[in-house]
Amino acid sequence: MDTSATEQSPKVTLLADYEQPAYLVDEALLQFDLDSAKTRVVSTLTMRKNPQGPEADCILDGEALTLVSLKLDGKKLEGNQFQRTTSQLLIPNLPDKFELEIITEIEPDQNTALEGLYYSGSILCTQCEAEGFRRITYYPDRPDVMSVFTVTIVADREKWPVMLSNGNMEDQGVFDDGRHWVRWHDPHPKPSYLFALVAGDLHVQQDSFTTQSGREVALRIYVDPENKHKCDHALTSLKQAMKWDEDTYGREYDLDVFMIVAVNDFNMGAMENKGLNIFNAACVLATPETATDDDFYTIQSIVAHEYFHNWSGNRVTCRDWFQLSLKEGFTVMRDQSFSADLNSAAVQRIDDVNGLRSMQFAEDAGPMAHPVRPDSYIEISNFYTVTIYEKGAEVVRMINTLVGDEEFRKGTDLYFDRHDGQAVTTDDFVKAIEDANAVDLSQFKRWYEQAGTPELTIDTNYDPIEHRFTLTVTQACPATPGQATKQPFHIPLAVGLLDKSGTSLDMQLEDEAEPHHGDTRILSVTEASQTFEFINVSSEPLASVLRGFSAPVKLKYDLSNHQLAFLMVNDKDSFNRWDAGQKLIINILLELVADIQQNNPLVLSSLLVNQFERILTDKKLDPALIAKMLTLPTENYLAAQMTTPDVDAIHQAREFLKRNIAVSLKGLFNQTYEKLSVKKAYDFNADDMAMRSLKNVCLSYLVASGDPLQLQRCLRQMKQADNMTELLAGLRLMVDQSGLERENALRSFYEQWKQDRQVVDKWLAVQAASTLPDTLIRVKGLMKHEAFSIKNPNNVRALIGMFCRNNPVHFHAKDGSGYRFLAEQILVLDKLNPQVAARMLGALNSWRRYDEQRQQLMKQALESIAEQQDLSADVYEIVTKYLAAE
Ligand code: B3K
Ligand code: ZN
Repeated sequence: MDTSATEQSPKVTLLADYEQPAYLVDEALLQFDLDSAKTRVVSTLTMRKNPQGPEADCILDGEALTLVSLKLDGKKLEGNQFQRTTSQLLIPNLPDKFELEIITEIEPDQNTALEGLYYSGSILCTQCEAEGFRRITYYPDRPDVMSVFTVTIVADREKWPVMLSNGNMEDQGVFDDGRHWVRWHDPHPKPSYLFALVAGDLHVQQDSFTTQSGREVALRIYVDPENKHKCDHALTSLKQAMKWDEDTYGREYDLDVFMIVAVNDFNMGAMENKGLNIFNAACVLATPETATDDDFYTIQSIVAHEYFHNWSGNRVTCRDWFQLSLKEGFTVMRDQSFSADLNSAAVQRIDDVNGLRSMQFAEDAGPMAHPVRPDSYIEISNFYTVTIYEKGAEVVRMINTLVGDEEFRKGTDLYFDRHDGQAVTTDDFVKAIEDANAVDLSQFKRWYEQAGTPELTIDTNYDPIEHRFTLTVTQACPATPGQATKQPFHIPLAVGLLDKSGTSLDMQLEDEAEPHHGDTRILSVTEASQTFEFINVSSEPLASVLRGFSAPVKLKYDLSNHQLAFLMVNDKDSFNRWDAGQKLIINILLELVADIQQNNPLVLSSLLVNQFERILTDKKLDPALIAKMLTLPTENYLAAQMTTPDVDAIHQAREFLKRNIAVSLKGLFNQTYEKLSVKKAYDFNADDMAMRSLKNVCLSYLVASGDPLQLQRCLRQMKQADNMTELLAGLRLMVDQSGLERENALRSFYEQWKQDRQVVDKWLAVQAASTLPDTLIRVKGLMKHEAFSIKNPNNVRALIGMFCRNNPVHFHAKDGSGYRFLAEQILVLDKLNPQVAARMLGALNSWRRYDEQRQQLMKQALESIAEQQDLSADVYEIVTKYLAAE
């Protein structure tokens, strides 16, 4: 019976409905016959009834498959012996143990969704997480079914000389007809989402790594031959990650070979398939000439992230997709601490928190807010979010903070030992930490269950007679969809007390015999309102709270601009120094916004200029930190601080402040820029990166000063640069200046780099972010340029994504043109690639926060999408949640 024609409305999956699988797969033998248009897949599954599972029929998932034949224990099954829908194959009346042979055909060249098996240029590759494997063959495509895979690939030898899959290569051979074959075996049981296959004419860059127990592992990066000079940085990063995971978590690699393949068409950054990571080319390929410091940095962390998944994700995987943060939160936390160890820890923390506050806080305050462990979804692809990843990482980091470093390591050792080869839950993770250390994290687990960003209010009082300092912490968490009220969270609050000279004071709580020496201590906040009494405090202190951003919360702590300015230069905690500076700048900018709205004259804050001068001349401060401290918050972040964002006033206020700081401190910016302009070959290391970032910040102020000569300096930097960091910094500044020089700079940049996709994406992105008035027209023009294809996710993100997310003035244009543009593109994209389409919708996440007129326009854009027939589940889920009543 074939019911594939029946229409399905998007189904909601609930955590509460979880059931163990009815059948398990012990072994999966897959044979792929690759052909240009059609690929034949023969899957032989050794299956058995799950003794712990429910009494139910065997259901295999499958989408967009042509079923050629089905055999049970060698006998062909007729059409009346199974049932088929558009997404499942149901086989009733099965014995306890059996073998299924399923032959299907798929059409990778028709696959524009980039899920399952697809072409990226001439490379055939796969993406199976979360539910892509069902587009390759019928299978119980859920992470709690773990099987041992053996994969044979047969294909034309000329066209596909390289054929890869997971695990170790076992055997290979050639046929007389010009085809060849290879067999890969992965001894580690894995869920289908970690399956991978790659075939193409690829160059391989090799290296090796000797593990702590002395095993030699071959490292291979496969790339299009034209990119063979771009692999070194990724290989170095991989070796650093392998070593770090041994040293820090005691985790060793477990196969003879570790492979990375770079492809141009990829829906996200990279994928941790067992032994065969597949990467978006932009997240792996780099040379100093083509990649910026930020690219080098990101590549190092993504290579590490995917590598770390080998343990946190692959050896121990997720029971179901509600547990996604089990692997993603933990692995992000691991890659963040890797990057902190290898580079500047302070800068790493600032960047992580900046990202969290600007993206995750917005998500947590919007219509898609969900807990780190969600309890329902329509389309799981929509839940690869900043909440699952970045907030999930903060949650694991807080566990580490609460129990301590050694204790945390004991806990992760127990977790990996106890659950090796299993598919488990976030509860299992927490339980392992608890059991290893005899701690109680039951209240802490609310961080996994409750959505929304808690708000902490801090009140302090000093009694000069009793020498007592009182710190009262009150917590509240706003309602989120489906969660009207919240229970108090268990929050680690890192605090320090400073006296008037900026010296740290000892901290002794009322019931303690001894004072706590040292700059910072962790208070454990568990109540809705809680008071901490510090005794023997000799003089009135200023409390520096939430040091290192010890919890993902919003802080309401009324400090005057002078107190912020004091912390900005005196705090012992680098993160809080930066944060105090940002809060001071935000206060000043919001006052300027109010002045603009009331037509008051704008005045520059001399307090801020003085502090900037002190920072810029502080010889002891890391230049990377100076650069961060002198960087003004983004317009988007400022918008998030206002009840009703005023995009134009924010832009104007920020420009005013920047220009006036630049004019006041021009000499100093000039001097610092010149001092940092030492000719030196590019090297990727924390010190050199710090110098380049400060140099570029100085240049951006110099250009902002409005002095036309500074544009010449910008052009000179572009001309002299031997690396993309300095070249792109120059180009970014040029694109906001109308005139011939701008057009020439853009033209010659493109001419020089048009063969290089990674660089061309930067060229698209800088133009999309331009503040010049005709930017949308230009973006539309660029969509017709030879450099752009709507089928390529990197192009889409660089041009459309950049315009909609990082060009607030034009995206939020009062006439609604930005919103209409986005809606049109989403409808086109949804037919091609639903995941990318759904991602683009994120630009409208905060639509209800804007003024009445803009809200109406954004609503119209959302409705124009919602009213389309045949929307993908991806876009359907987001658009309906955005439009749902508040
Ligand atoms: N696990 C993948 C993400 C898969 C996304 C699927 N829509 C990459 C990562 O987080 O490492
Ligand atoms: Zn990941």
